[in-house]
Amino acid sequence: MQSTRSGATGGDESERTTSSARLLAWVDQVAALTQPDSIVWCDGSLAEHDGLTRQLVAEGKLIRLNPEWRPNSFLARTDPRDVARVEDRTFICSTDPDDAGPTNNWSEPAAMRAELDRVFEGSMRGRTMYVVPFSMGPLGGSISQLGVQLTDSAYVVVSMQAMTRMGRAALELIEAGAEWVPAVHSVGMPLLEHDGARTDDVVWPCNDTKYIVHFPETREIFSYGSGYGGNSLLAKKAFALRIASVMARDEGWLAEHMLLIRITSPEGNAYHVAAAFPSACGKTNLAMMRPTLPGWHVETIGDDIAWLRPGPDGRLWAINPENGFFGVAPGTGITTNPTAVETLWGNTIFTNVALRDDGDVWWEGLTDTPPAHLIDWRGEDWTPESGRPAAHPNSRFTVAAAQCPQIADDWDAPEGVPLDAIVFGGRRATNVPLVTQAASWAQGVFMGATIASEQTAAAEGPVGELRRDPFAMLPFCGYNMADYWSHWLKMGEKLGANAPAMFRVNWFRKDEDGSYLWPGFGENSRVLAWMVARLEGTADAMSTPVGQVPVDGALETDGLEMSEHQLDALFAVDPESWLAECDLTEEYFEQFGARVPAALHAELASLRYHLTH
Ligand code: TSX
Ligand code: MN
Repeated sequence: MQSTRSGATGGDESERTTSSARLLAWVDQVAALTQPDSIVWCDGSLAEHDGLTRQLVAEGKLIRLNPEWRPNSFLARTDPRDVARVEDRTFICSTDPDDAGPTNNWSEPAAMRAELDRVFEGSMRGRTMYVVPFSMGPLGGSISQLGVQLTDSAYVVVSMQAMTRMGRAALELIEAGAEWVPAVHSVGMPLLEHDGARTDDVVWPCNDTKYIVHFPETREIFSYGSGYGGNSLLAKKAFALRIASVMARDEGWLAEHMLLIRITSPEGNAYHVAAAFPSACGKTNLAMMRPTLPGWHVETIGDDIAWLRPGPDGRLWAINPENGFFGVAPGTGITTNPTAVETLWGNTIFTNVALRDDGDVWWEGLTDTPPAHLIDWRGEDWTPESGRPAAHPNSRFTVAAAQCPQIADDWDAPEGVPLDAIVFGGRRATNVPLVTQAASWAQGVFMGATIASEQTAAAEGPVGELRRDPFAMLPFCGYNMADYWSHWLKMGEKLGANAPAMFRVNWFRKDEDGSYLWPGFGENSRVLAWMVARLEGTADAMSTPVGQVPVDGALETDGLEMSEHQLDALFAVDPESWLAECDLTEEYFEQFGARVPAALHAELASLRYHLTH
């Protein structure tokens, strides 16, 4: 299959190929296997976006929203069996299973390659294969990386336009000789049978068999059977976290599941903070937070992924490698996250949210009162009496980051921003104080390695059960989690005195009655302000066995209606329950055997000592 054209529909139909021999050979090889009808080289232009969205609307795969309320915006409804990432179908295919580790699914590389050859054979018959070159991070930036995704989904192409720097400029860097990561994606529903009979397409093609496969040693990605963004936008979790974490281990940097913000004090001092939280902790809300403390400002740089690399000055520099937000819609509302709501004014692809009668969208939590009638995410009539959610709990918005009203001016600076603090968080009703500072890098790594969250939805396991999610990287680390901890420790040694400060936060502590002790949201600026004061050396901290907490009066609580008792409860450290947690941590570490770095065993021993002395 040599015939290639650029411009998806209606645009420039001229032949297009590439001077990159490796790219051309790979495209030909994948086309020979998957047998698409045609190949389109994507250029990332507005015309291409227009042509593809028009085509998707004509095919019934996107619904154009009322442009009066939501210009150039669309709704996609997935197959109900294709609504989330498939962790049990996600594989790390290293040569040695111990390099994938006990928290990843492993499959022997040659056997997996044979299986992929089997499922991808003819998988694009009757469809178009799009060649999607992209940059993660600003084009040509010192921390950026390139990739190319092949996909038979036009929905993926238009989503990649929002989520990455996609198109001609990325291809030109590849043609100039830059390294790039190949990623192959098929929804797994060919439109031509082997006997040549044509089958009708469906609104959301996918396959019951799914594979999300990574070869960390050769830095390759394959995704089969799903069109859902978390499985199909391979630049994001598959590349920017799983493959990039391996590249980072080998090259001395960090690929992290972290938001990235700049916080500026009333005096005008600016600091950069990266923060890792498990899902359902409001990461995007913190990334777009509006401080309640007068004179403080937060600017958004990223809401999901940060790449951190030591710079020429010896400090840690950070970029958001993404170009957009692929955020959970439910719970994103005018009170919880007005900035996100404003970001979504137009040019947004919504997936599995509800459709209003006036052609706009709605989801649980957008407004306090639901509309009287909706079409739900499955396309069925819905009223507030229906007794089921109108939007799928994992419904999403896909939008360019540049549309965020508080995006930092220099959010796409090629060299990134110098990092001042790293924050770890989790959803904990008990035990974990509102904020603690690590006294050392090793204690900070221990805090990251022991992140846990209580489950909020029955789908994730027993509600209230502690789910461990070290560095919020459990499903995203492309190698052995214990080796990843060692890599973090090594990075700390390298950074020395230039290392960012480390903190742990918990917005979710509850009192005996089950009420949240901390107001959260914009009031979290009080916690950030204490961190800044620690960086500036103007606030004191008090040692506890679990880290350093603010001394009395150091955390600004003026204007909060909090009693002394509530404040004490927010910071209480109960040795007995912490010792029980230490036992769980020891058990958790045991599964990694001898690969657990000695420094983490030492941190655990030190914690137990301080809890009992
Ligand atoms: O995102 C959240 N943040 C971070 C905001 C910057 N959420 C939502 C989590 C679900 C995705 C929070 N929920 C936060 C928080 O800080 N805190 C809480 C818990 C909470 C919920 C409601 C209230 C107080 C705390 N108060 C009232 O509803 C009035
Ligand atoms: Mn995420």
